[in-house]
Amino acid sequence: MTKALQSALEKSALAVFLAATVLSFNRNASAQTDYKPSPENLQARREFQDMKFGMFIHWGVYSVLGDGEWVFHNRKLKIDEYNRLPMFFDPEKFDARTWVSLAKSAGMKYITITSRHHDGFAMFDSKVSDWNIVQRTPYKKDPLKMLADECHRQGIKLFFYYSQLDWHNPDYYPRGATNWDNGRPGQGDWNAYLDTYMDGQLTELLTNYGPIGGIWFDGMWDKPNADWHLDKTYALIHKLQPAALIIPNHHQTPRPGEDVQTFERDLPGQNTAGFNTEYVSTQLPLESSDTLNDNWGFNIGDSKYKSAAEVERRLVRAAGNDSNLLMNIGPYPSGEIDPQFVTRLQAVGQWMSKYGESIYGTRGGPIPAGDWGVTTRKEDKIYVHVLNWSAPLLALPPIPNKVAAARSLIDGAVIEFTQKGDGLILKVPPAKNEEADRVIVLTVAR
Ligand code: H79
Repeated sequence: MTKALQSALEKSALAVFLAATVLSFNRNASAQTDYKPSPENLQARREFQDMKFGMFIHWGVYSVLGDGEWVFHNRKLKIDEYNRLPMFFDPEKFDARTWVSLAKSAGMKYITITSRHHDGFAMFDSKVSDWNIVQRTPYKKDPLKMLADECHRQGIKLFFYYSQLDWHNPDYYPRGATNWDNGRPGQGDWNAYLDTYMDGQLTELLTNYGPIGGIWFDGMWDKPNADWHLDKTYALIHKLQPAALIIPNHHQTPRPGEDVQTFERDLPGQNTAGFNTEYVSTQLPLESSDTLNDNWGFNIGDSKYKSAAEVERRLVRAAGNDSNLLMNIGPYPSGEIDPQFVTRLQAVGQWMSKYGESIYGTRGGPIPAGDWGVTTRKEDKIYVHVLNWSAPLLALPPIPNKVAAARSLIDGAVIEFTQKGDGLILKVPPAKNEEADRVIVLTVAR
């Protein structure tokens, strides 16, 4: 399908009908089929796109074992064994101000934190069950409350990651692809799990923490053909906080009721991870998530940190693909953040203080992304991000607008260019040592 056709289809009511027909084997397709995002929601989507850079945080009782957030499943632990973990989770060095300040100093505009991961353990004060940080750990406090208050103070948007998959609750039944025998009874009440447990916790998250950015769902892929009551849950979220965005990491084509399309460890449509969809929405804001080392949750054996320059290039590639970048860190169980994360994030922040103009508030530019680099645009500016090009001349496809001026972002130096019907040729300055990106700002006539 051509982009223009796809766009026209998506705009029409017909698209909803078609999507529902194509997906009719799956009852989830009925989720908020008549969903019309509220004006607050549409505004929140634009603000989301403007933010461009967020901090993902994976932190839970699994962090104690220093073996990633899947340790319960990977070691095939029994419920009784895993139940011991919260007794050792006492993050006395957790300081919300330090975390939020770190995100800020990295140039990040939002934080998405695990309110509960697949172990089902609520990292917040939940009345729905006692499987939570306040009732099961010596810490006894609600770090999400402290984080939410601090985010509001510092002007950072807070999103809650919420795992729909649950390895702990017996009512997550029948079980899904990641099932193992961990001692749960061979029966359970699926409807109660969704309508009482999950919607109950979501109500808490959307009621007790002030205005939040939205809910980042994960784990639906464990039972792709189950009825997840999505229509009910999505309607609940939009009712409690109309501006809150629903960001589902189900690796599928977006469904009605969803507000952002997110791509795990991937740029939109590239499916390098192997489990993402190649379909890219032309209507929804896009997001790409990745890890700063090789793990989501703290892993004591992981020292494969990406360099600051790599993170910067990922961020630029995401922006050029009209997408945000959500970059993950896994704090220690103590609440401290490894200095390896801190130094890199601060370096990225330094870089963003110089290059941010070409990223924040932009949308994907008019020239298709290539190995050489990407473009972003904002008002009468097109930012040409030269990421991988060693020759002095860069020939690009034609753009519809007349270029009035071209300057190097970093020093304002005038850039020579030739614009003809068959393309645009730029004389790019030589790359300086370890320069992640060379940005040429084109001022175009509108
Ligand atoms: O929270 C982080 C990870 O713990 C979680 N999502 C990120 C943000 C995650 N879990 N699994 N994955 C990421 C990889 C997905 C693997 C899958 Fe499958 C392959 C899902 C579907 C096919 C494994 C095999 C699970 C079901 C079948």
